[in-house]
Amino acid sequence: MADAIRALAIDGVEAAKSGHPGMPMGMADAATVLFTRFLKHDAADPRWPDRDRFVLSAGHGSMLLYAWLHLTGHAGMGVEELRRFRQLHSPAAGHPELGEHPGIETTTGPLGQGISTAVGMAMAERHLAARFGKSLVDHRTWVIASDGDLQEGISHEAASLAGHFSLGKLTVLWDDNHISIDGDTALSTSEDTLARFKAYGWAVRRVDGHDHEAVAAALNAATKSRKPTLIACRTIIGFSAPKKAGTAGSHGAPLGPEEAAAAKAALGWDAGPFEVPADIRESWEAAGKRGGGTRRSWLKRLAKHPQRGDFERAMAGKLPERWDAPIAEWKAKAVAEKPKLATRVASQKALEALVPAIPEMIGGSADLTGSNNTNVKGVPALSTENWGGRFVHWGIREHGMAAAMNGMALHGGIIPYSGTFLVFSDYMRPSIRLAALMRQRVVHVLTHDSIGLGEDGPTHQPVETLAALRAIPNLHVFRPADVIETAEAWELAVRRADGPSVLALSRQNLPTVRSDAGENRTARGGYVLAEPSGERKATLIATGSEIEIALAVREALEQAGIPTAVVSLPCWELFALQDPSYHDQVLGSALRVGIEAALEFGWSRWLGPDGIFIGMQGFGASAPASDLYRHFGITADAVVAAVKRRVN
Ligand SMILES: Cc1ncc(C[n+]2csc(CCOP(=O)(O)OP(=O)(O)O)c2C)c(N)n1
Ligand SMILES: [Mg+2]
Repeated sequence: MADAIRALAIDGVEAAKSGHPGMPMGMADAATVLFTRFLKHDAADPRWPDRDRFVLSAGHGSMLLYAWLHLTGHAGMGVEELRRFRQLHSPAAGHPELGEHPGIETTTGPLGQGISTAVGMAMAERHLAARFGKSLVDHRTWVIASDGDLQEGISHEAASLAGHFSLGKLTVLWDDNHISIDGDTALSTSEDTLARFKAYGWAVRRVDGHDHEAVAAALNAATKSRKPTLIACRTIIGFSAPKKAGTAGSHGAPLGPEEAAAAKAALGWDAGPFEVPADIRESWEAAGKRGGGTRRSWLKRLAKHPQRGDFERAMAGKLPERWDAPIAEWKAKAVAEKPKLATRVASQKALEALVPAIPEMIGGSADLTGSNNTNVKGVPALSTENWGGRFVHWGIREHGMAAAMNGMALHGGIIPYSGTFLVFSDYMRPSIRLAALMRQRVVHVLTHDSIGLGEDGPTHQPVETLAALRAIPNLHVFRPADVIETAEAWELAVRRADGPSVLALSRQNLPTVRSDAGENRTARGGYVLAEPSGERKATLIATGSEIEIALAVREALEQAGIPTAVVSLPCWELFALQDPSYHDQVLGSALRVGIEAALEFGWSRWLGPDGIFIGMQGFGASAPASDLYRHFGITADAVVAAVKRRVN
């Protein structure tokens, strides 16, 4: 059965003329033991909610995953799909991609992301088991990880979290083949990896990865462990290829016809390309049905379960009825009272309305809870003592946090949101990018969003960060101006089921600029916040904390006889989706002036070639915020002068 995986991996890569045969050939034995004897799965319904999750963290070995899906009889991964490995519109893409086939749990490929995502899946399982009980939620998370996965820093953060949270139902099979692209891993690694994981609080084992019974014994022990388990499977990359086995040569290129034939001969495999002998196919198909009975009994339990409705709703990603009533109430109150609040505090107020109404929301912060304002009073921490808790103290592990949040969202039943400083989103960018690619509902609260944070200085002051986030496709970047826009951004982020959102929020207090809270105006991404008194001579376009400046500029210009509009542009991505006629109506044909305490990069999109941009030119500095705004020329006076030079 393992040789069937090897043969298909060889054939797939030969047909594509590219790909990675070595890893599937090396891990075929261990994977076969996992798939046929341990993984709780039913090929008839690969999305069954209480299935075990399997994550191929070493995504380059994707043929291993496709071969398993194919051999176990999953619909949508027939021999035609395997023949089209790595071709346009094939579900068998170069690396596993979420959405290409229902049996693919997550996109993997950037090493380290898969194992870290799996940590979040295992956390989600614990939390939902506490919420709905073991009769509905009781499954394991299995990972195959490579040397590269364990070298990447993100996996160190995630493994530390897994140890801290004693994720006993998480098991990682490490493809300990001593080979990476450059050659022997000894070129770059000399640590004792098992000792490292042991120190994190993991159970660790070492086995011959080609010895089925040894692997089975280790997996069996893992199922009994109260700690997460790392099993170092000593394997030979490219196993059975006479010349390339054990070498980096089998990692990422076709074996070539001769070596491929020789490898199959060494296995005694005489079936043609993509062919699998009937008896082996039958055994695999039986393995694909192993979980059928378990799934059917689970369905019966679900049918009678008192929380059935809530469970199905949460897993489907649907929000509870009337989830938005408390936040509507809060907006009405805020519009009446017009508080002067930092948008990070406005965000906390929004969360106070949302979190009690939406049990799926699980918050957190990378050790900046008091600064990010992401917790809600009375919401307990999620911990080994209280899995039902809804706030995660992620520690100072931004990257691990963002990946684990992806895993929570992918697991289903959870809407994760986090907090850190905007500038540190760079530490989680690869995971944010994957959330966007995978269309997952993950929300990041990113506070301290400009030089407005003041004295902490340029290391903490984002200048290029907004542009960098706006460059990620399918990510909604909100930079709300006041308490109302912040509540609106939160509504949109929570409602958005097909992608991640980030909220860039101020440290400093900001006035309430909106006098209406009925319609969610942030939903169109941008809108005219203040109309000109006569025919428009200038349009000031700003976001977040610079709206206050724009409104002051408008006052001065109006007094000088220059009718001026102020456009609030809290979400560029949503604005871009509007009709061109709406763009014209909002942005107008008068002089356009962009104001944002960040770099200009990207602003020409809204300002056109003739617009003026007032913002940062480079890094910030350490000083009180008001001094910095003056020093860098982001003031109402500077904008007024710039406009007057161009108008009249
Ligand atoms: C973050 C990241 N950096 C680099 C790569 C490119 N890459 C793909 S596989 C690999 C390392 C291969 O070694 P290993 O992880 O041990 O896999 P094996 O060759 O044993 O299958 C690298 C550097 C990547 N996929 N992700
Ligand atoms: Mg390796």
